[in-house]
Amino acid sequence: MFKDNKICQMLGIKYPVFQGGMAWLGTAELVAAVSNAGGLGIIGAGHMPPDVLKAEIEKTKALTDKPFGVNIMLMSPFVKEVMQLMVDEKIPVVTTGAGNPAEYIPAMKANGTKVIPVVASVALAKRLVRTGVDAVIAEGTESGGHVGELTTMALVPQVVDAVDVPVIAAGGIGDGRGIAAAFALGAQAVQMGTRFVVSEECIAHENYKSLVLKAKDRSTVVTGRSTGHPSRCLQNKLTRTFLEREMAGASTEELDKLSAGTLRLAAREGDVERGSVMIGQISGMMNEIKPVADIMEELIAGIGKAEAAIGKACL
Ligand code: TUI
Repeated sequence: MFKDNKICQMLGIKYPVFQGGMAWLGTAELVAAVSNAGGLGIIGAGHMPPDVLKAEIEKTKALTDKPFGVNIMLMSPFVKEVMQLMVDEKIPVVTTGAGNPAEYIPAMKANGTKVIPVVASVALAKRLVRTGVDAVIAEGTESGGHVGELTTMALVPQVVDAVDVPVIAAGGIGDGRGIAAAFALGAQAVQMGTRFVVSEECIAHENYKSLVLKAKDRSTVVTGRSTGHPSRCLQNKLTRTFLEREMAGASTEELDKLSAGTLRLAAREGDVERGSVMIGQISGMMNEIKPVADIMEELIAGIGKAEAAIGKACL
């Protein structure tokens, strides 16, 4: 299986499954577990200063000898230093999110790093492919955290048609059916965040995981559309306050202040009322915490079941 898969070949991984690089959640424990299970674990650098990220990389290397990646959040105040760290550490795979990474690409390419940006539009995908990126992650608005406007269903095939590099589909994918659907749209791989948050290895606070397990299909909302930083999270006291202030025309400054530090508060301290519980729309389907190895096995088995369902529907 996946012998000829372009992403598996390019990155030397067994299964074409990336774990989304989630800030405060995608730490060495989860990353190593996903890579050891045959996927690509990705450290979520978020707002980490370079020395903290370096320690996380060392910890990951101690837990796995398989390939893993680092996700750089382009809104980080440390983005320049962290990009330099990627070069110094010769990180094999770097994904980027929440912006345009064009200026950093030449240095990483020259170093042999595979650069795989997240895109939320065809225009950015085309522009970045011209700068030499190795693949793109087309992420739909079903995702958790920072989101674009288009759905995965609409975005993925349009990006596939527009570029000549492999496409990884992300947003709203939570099981084998979702993976099969992504392949049907022309993607070569998938990236999943939500499914791996409710794993035993994810260090998210138990309150965070419990709330995700309780989520229904309509439990998430998008805050911050007016600030240019739209973010999908579970509805709670914070989102109610935020949306109320946003509707009342509060300034970007006030709103940014309201959300500062709230992801850490929910993910690490377990304050899931005042903190930001970033998670995707597929959280409504999550009902069990499992070890990553079991999740991966189930995902791969689920692709075959979905294929059979396609066959049956077409009889
Ligand atoms: O980046 C993400 N997900 C995120 S970022 C984030 S922010 C954060 N907050 C607190 C602590 C740490 C981190 C939370 N979740 N996903 C990738 C993604 N990128 N989704 C959408 C985009 C995107 C959107 C517009 C990428 C590029 C883009 O265009 C920018 C341009 O300049 O054209």
